[in-house]
Amino acid sequence: MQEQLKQLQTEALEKVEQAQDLKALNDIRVAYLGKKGPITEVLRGMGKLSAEERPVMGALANEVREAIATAISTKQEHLEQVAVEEKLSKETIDVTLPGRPVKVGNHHPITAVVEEIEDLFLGMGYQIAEGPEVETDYFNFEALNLPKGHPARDMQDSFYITEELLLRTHTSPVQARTMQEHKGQGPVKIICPGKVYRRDSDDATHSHQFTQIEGLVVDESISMSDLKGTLEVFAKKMFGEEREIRLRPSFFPFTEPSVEVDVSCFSCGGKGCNVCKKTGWIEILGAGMVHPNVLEMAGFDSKKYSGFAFGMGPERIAMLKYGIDDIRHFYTDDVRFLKQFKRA
Ligand code: FA5
Repeated sequence: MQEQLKQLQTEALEKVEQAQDLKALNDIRVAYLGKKGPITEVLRGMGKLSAEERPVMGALANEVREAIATAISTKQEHLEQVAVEEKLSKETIDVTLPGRPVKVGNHHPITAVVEEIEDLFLGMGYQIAEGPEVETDYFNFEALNLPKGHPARDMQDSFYITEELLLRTHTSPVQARTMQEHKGQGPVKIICPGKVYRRDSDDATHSHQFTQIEGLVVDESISMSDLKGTLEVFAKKMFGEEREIRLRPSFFPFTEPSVEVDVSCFSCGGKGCNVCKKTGWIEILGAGMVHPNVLEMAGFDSKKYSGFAFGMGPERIAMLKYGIDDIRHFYTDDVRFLKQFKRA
C-alpha cells in the first residue's frame, strides 16, 4: 500500500509538471484528489490494516495528498501569471496615437449676445435685476403709466392668464419692481435681461416669445445727455468704434420724452444699402426719460429724482450683428446654424 501511494504521488506530480493550461490542471485535481480518486480508494482499504500500520499509512496518505495539492496550486499560480502576461503582450496600448477630438458645444447666439451686453453694462457699474415672466397687470402696465383701458396697451398684444395676470410683454415691469424696492432712495442703475411674450404673428422679424434687455438709471439730475452718452458707448462697443447714433422722437407711455435710437449702418457706413433700407441708419432700441408718474408711483420724488430707461431686443441686435435674415433661425435648433457661432 505504501508503494502504491508513492507511485501515485510520482505519477500525479509528473502530470502536474506537464499540464499546459488551467483546465488540464483542474482535471488532475479531480482525478487524484477527488472523492472517486485513487488516494480516497487507498484510504478506504485501511480497514484491512493492523492497528499499528493504520496511523502510519494514514499519515503517509495525508503527506501524498498535501504534496499533490501544493504542486497543483503552485502550478496554477504559474499558469495564471503566464496567462496575464500573454494577455498584456497582446493588448499593448499605443500611447503615441492621437486622441479622439472632444466635441465642445457653443453658446446659443442669443445667450452670447445677452452676455456680451450684460458684460458691457456691468463694466459701466450697472447691476443685473430680474423679475417674473408671469406678471401682474399692475407691474406690466399700470405702474408704467398705462392704466386699464389706455389705448397704448394695444401696442403690446398680450397673453392673459387671468384678468390680473399675464405673460409679461416687456422687461419694463422689472424697472417698476426695482424702483419700488429702493423705497424712494437713489441711485438705481440696473439692466434686466429676460424672456417676454406677445401675441405677435411669427414672421422673419417677429416672434411670439423673444428676449429683451431693459436699462434703468435713476438719480438726482440725470439728463437726456446721460442717456445719449450711455447709448453711444453701447453702440460703439457692440457694432464698432466708428458707429454713431441718432435719436428720433417717439412715444412710450412710461417715458417722456421718448425716442427711438438708430445706429449708423455698419454694412455701408451710412451711405445707404439693403441692410439699412437705403437710409444709412438702423433702428436698435426704444428709450426715454422716465415719466414723472412712473417715478411717483414707485415711491420716488420726481422733483428730486430723474432717470432714463431703454429697452432693446437681443434677437434683432444679433440679426443685425451677424447678418441673420430670419428670427425663426434662433428657435429651430438647427445645429448647422448654431455651429456657426463658435466660442471666442
Ligand atoms: C418696449 O417693449 C419698451 N418696453 C422698450 C422701452 C423700455 C422703451 C424703456 C423706453 C424705455 P418695443 O415694443 O419697441 O418697446 O420693444 C423693444 C424691442 O423689442 C424692439 O426694439 C425689438 O427689438 C424687440 N421686439 C419687439 N417685438 C418683437 C417681436 N415680436 N419679436 C422680436 N423682437 C421684438
